[in-house]
Amino acid sequence: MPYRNPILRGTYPDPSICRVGEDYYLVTSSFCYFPGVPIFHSRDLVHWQQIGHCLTRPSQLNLKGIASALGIFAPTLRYHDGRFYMVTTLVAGGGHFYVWTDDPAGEWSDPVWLEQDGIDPSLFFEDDGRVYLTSTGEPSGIYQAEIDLKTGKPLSEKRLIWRGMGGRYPEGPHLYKVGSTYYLMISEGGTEYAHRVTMARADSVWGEFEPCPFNPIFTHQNLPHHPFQATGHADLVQDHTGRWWMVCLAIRPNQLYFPAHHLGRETILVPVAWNADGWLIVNEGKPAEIENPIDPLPVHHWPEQPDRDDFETSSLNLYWNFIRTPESPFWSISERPGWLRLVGQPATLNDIAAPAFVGRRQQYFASTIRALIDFDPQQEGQEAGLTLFQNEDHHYEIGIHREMDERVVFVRQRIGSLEAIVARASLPMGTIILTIETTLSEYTFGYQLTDGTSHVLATGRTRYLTSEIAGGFTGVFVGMYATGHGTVSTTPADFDWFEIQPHGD
Ligand code: 6LW
Repeated sequence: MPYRNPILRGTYPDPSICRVGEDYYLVTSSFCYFPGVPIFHSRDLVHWQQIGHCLTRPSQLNLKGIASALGIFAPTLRYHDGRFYMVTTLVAGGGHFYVWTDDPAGEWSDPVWLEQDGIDPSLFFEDDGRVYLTSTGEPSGIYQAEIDLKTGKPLSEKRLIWRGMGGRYPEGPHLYKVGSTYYLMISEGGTEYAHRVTMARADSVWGEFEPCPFNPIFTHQNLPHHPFQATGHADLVQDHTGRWWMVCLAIRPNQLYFPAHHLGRETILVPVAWNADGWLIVNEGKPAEIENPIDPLPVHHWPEQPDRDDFETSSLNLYWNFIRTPESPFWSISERPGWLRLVGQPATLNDIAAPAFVGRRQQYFASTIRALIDFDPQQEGQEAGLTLFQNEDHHYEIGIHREMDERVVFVRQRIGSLEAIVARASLPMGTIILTIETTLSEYTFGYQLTDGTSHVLATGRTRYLTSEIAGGFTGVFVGMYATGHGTVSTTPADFDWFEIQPHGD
């Protein structure tokens, strides 16, 4: 059976992977979203089931005041002596820390803060029990210190171990010991179109690191028409049959205007192997592909995720996210059983705050998104609906609010410093279904009434929600939201169900 990339669609960048027996675990970055650092489980490296998040409590992750392009960057997941460790950086909020657990689907510890600067921390457990923390640092390069794992305190000076091959932003380091050789794998060139993976090796954990003679070992930087671009930020795993694999991030740009991507940086799986000289060959020296000839391991499917969430569960499904750490109990699935209730907060989607928002990643270019909403705003300023959210300055809404005596459904577009309601229609009483058709190039916003009629209100281009336009490191999220515009709303917005039906990729 061929396997398909990406193995995780939508904004799941900076993957890090580890193996425990015949089980595989993977984490990715989460930036301004809460809970932080989603964790997945697989038995075949291709099909992944989310089992939780590493950072679920405000004591572990306080994103207050942190811009959406910052927050939780590149985590590393490692398993050592029966325990899982996840080390990451809270950018603009305290730097590196790690959390640990014996049950990756359960609760993780409170943070143990680390003193090293930079981003992209990684842990290396030496056979003699010593633990090394590797990260970026200044002047530009990869730095390492031995640390006391219990306290997080350094046990050695931080030392520059490699500058990389001269590409900008040497980052994403991971250190591996294969036999008696230490391999340092990093990325360079920045996370955009010049992204590349380079490697060096040494006989000692401190170096001197000798660069691979054919660096970069992996890049798509000179393949402008390849469906995957920006491949990099990689981690390695040896499977339980002895073969080696790389997970890394890649983007799937929309080639319609100029390369630009709006689904974020996704996770792909690439076969790798060591050559006779002990260097790593990525996919036999070829680019990574969507279709790959063979499954790495016998296929292990997880239960299918239904397209629709009816909110009949006792807790929110794991694919839902908040923007930043919630500061008030703005959501409930118990107050009106079978419905998700959102209470509009003073914050709007334009604020670096914690608005009433429950959203998930847009994972498919072409899809139909629908949600049934029961919302009868009593005052101007009370608003609720669906949003396509890239960041505070770039998002589209189809919402319901009150204008004088009318209940109105409208489409708003916020593109940088421009904000406008681009279409509106007055609504009869009753529930309505809000709809968004997504294609590679366009979002079409509409609604369906209880009488069965469907109406299109407006379209918006995907282009203005791409990372190239909107900036940052994340892709589009689609969410249910509510706001009271400066005050807590007295009327809740209730969602009976929310569904995404994908149409192909
Ligand atoms: C991450 C860096 C990178 O820390 O982007 O692609 C940064 N690589 O290594 C944010 O994801």
